[in-house]
Amino acid sequence: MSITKTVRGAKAMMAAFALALLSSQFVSINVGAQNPANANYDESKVVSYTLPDPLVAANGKRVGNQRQWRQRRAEILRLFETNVYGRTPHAKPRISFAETSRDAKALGGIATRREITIFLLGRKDGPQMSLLLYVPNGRTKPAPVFLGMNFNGNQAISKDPGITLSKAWMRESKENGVINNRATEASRGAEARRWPIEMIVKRGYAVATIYYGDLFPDHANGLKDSIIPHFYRAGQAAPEADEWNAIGAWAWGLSRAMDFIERDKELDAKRVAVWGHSRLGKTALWAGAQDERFAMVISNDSGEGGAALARRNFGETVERINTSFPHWFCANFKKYNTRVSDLPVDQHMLIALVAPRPVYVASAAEDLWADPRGEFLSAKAAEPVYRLLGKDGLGAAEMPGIHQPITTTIGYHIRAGKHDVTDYDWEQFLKFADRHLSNPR
Ligand code: GTR
Repeated sequence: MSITKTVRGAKAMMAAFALALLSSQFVSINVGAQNPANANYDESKVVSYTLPDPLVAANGKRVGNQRQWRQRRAEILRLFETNVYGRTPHAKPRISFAETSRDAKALGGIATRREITIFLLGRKDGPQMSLLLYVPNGRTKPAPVFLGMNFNGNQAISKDPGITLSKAWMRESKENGVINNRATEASRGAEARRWPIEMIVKRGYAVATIYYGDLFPDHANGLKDSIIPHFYRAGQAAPEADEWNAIGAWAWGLSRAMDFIERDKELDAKRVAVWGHSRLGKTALWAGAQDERFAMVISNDSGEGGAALARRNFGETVERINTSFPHWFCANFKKYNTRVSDLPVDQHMLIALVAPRPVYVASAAEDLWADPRGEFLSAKAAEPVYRLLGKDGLGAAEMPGIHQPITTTIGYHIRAGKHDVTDYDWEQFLKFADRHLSNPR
């Protein structure tokens, strides 16, 4: 070997070493960050995969009718519990509640604003969550509802000074008015742009929301302050590998809100759309999958662990999400970090659990981390279940272009822009609800 070659080789080796060092540094710096540079955003690098068939039971038999689907549905639900989100306690406590405020002239008189404290175990000295409602005035019938969780406390969804400031733990954020992990006056309206309450109310829908941190503070050590320990068996100190975690707790909270809605005369429990953005979109899907009282489910930019197919290595991956957010999914899910193809489910089966109820999946073109195409393909792959149940599925063979919403029983759109909830998204959700929720079931 000539000297030049050796030098060149050594140089190349050093460069490779420096690069490796740099990238390993990068990885450690980016733990928990949203967009690690090593994520795949190249469609040609998506490995080929085979999705589990929602219509083939574990015993290999084809599911050919509604009765068989009910059995298969229970099986799929169990697979998601065991391997992804964890099992929620099956015994449902009977909630009790108290209306703590009411203003019949909210939003310039178009709505009644109500605040309800829900005692989750029925006891006033037990854990509680705070439900905020805007119910349209001048109705002749109970109002259909958009129910969703918020990220920054109920006061963050509107500047309305009548909303009680949340006292719960919140992620520190000067921008959102959260100081020393508590909401301040400056937090009012921090996420209002994602909640066009007037627009929703004017269309005849009530808005219902809960702060997700009331159920599980969203950080790696949030478990001890969550609802979960209240359900430990005698001597239990931590959830089992197949038991619930944050997403399970949040979804459980949505079902407790539904318990309240069922008992309230102003709201129509048969017409409740459960919706959520991002991690709360994952939560809405999981809530809607488990709790068939929800008449409609809307996932906005829910991505990995939500609407997006887990098997597609595009944007966020199973390993990534379990590393950044170890408290979201059950411990068993981590077993699939590096062998996603062994998962007995994929996310199209989560969407299929909503069938035959309408489900809407919304993506954003610049939200590659959430894998818009993976969200579409997942919605599409849920279709055979909808068809088996006599519904129309998703009215497009190919992914539609930007701003071409599909409003069949499985709805879908991709809009321009970033990871967020915009008025454009809401306009589509409202049209979808007008179309599919107008008649009580
Ligand atoms: C990200 C996470 C996503 C999504 C998002 C959010 O950091 O990687 O899965 O859930 O947070 O909830 O805003």
